Amino acid sequence: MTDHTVTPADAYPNYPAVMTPEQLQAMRDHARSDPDGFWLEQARRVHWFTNPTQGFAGSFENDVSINWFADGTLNASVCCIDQHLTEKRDQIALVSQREAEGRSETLTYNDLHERVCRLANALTYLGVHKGERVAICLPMVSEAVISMLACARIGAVHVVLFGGFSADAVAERLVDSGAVAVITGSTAWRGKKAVPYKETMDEALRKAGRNSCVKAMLVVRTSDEAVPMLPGRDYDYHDFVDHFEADFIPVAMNAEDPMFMLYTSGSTGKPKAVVHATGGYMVWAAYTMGMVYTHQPGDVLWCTADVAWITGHTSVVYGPLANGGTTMISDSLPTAGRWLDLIDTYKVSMLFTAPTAVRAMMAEGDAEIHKRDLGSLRLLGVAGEPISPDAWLWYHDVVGKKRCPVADTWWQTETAGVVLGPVPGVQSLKPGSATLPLPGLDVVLVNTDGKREQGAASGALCIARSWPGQCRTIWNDHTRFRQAYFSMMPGLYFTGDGARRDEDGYYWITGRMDDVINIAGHRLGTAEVEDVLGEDHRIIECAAVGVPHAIKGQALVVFAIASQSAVTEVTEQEVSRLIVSQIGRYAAPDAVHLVPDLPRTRSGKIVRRLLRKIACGETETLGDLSALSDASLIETLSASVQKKM
Ligand code: 6R9
Repeated sequence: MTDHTVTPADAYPNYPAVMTPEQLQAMRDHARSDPDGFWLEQARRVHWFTNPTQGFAGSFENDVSINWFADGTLNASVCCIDQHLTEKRDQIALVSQREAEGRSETLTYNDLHERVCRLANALTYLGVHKGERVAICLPMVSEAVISMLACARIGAVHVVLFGGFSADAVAERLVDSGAVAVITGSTAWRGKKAVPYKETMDEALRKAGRNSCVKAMLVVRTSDEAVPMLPGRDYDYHDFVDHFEADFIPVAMNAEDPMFMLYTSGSTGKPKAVVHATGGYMVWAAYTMGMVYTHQPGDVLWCTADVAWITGHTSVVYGPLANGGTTMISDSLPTAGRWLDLIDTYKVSMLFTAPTAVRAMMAEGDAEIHKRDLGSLRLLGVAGEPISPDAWLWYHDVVGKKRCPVADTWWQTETAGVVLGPVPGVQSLKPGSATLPLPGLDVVLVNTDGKREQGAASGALCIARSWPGQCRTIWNDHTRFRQAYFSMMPGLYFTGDGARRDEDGYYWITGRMDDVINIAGHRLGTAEVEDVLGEDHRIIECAAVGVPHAIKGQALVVFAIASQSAVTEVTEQEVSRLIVSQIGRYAAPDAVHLVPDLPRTRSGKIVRRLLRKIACGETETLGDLSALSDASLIETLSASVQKKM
């Protein structure tokens, strides 16, 4: 497939035309000539208590400070609920499909208002104040969405944690964030797998001990089994919350007050929480999701992301609700048959998912798809990892029956919303390309000399000017924020990704340039894995690498050297278990190789490039090995890998 495959915007005659190509160009021009004016105009997409008159203030230089709409005040739950109550009181805001319980729940905007207010009152009663952190660790149930909005209503900063984290990973994040309350669930089912939310949380709190500030835990029961509760700390969510009043006056937040933080992986081992500010984030969620989804009356959006990822925040909760849409959540697994049934049952018009789910459905073949109507679909989307032109075309031709544009959107936890992505029906598409920057984003490619490239070129993907949804800092570590994003290319925000720009200005992401890998859309720092093993005294040294995987995109492979005294004791299964117990199930390696040594340069640096090749069995193309301190090692490592292939 070449860059020249183009799906023109007018290939979708029934697609709602939200603007003309000329109007889109006018937006780009306006954003370029008067950025503050442009963003202040976009800020009107959400309701403010005090309208902002200031756009951006700050700089990417020196200490790096980012400040948007400084004199505005608002409340994010008002932007998502109250703003729509007059016109959309009885419209469905949230559909929650619970595969595990065989039922679904629908909440109108009015219901959502009531439920959020009750929880806001309950949290206030429990002593949670503005600015304090609340950890949310829940499966895909209505209460996950309600909890985020209730935190926003009282001005608390939510920290949503992934259910796949191990107790150690949860404990570390509870302590780092200083969370004062936790909202979690009983055991939930994901397919045939039990996810023990409460048990993990209890263990995490035990591990955190006195370092935790958690005073209260609300537990949503998602199954009938008995849940051990600690009196004075644990409360059954519904028994407790449902008695509170269904109204709560929202707390006025300054635009720059933190709204939420989210842990993500970087190139060092320690987890980092990026912090997002209320005003900029809400404007950005409304703008990016408004541009890409182009919500229409009657639309049902199903974004399959877990709420614990940024996609879950922006594409499931804040973006659709700020635009007054209907958002659907589900705990079903991505099998073609089941997902397609849900699309027909709930008349889903916009499906957003990760390329890994597209590949999984594709691997099942087309038969299930041809049995379904899927006539409700009008837009398909992906985010999270590269999608190959083949998978893109399959999604477009088979699932979308060539009627629905595919929006490949590139973004990050740090960018909070779409940076590269199409305005569907207005822009032409190229399979495998995340297309163009949305208006207002100054995306640049920087070459190895640190110079900005013009025209068709490849380089490090950077953003030259701040955007409202940019994360403001790393929690408790502004120095790390500066170093992680602004030191590689001084004066620019460096995304960590590489990209190519073609002659039409379309971007093609080439992958991470740092040691972050992407397993089925989950970001994982190889240093996180290496740190975990480094703490076990029986392992002298190790290296974790990402290798291509047909469904997951990338898979983790670990090479480890056991100490002489432990060489007969440490097993590959144990190394794998250690990683899962410290980080989580999603980090389970596909292969562990216990090896006598690792390939190094003469100065002692581990040559990961070689390990990646060896792990894939590509020993024919190892290249020049003359810089290695011990080239004979390669054969030993290759033999170990071959044995398991
Ligand atoms: C939204 C999200 C961010 C990293 C990012 C990049 C990769 C995201 C992509 C993509 C190719 C796309 N990524 N979208 N790569 N094409 N459309 O995924 O956030 O979890 O922070 O991951 O994911 O490498 O830097 P996050």
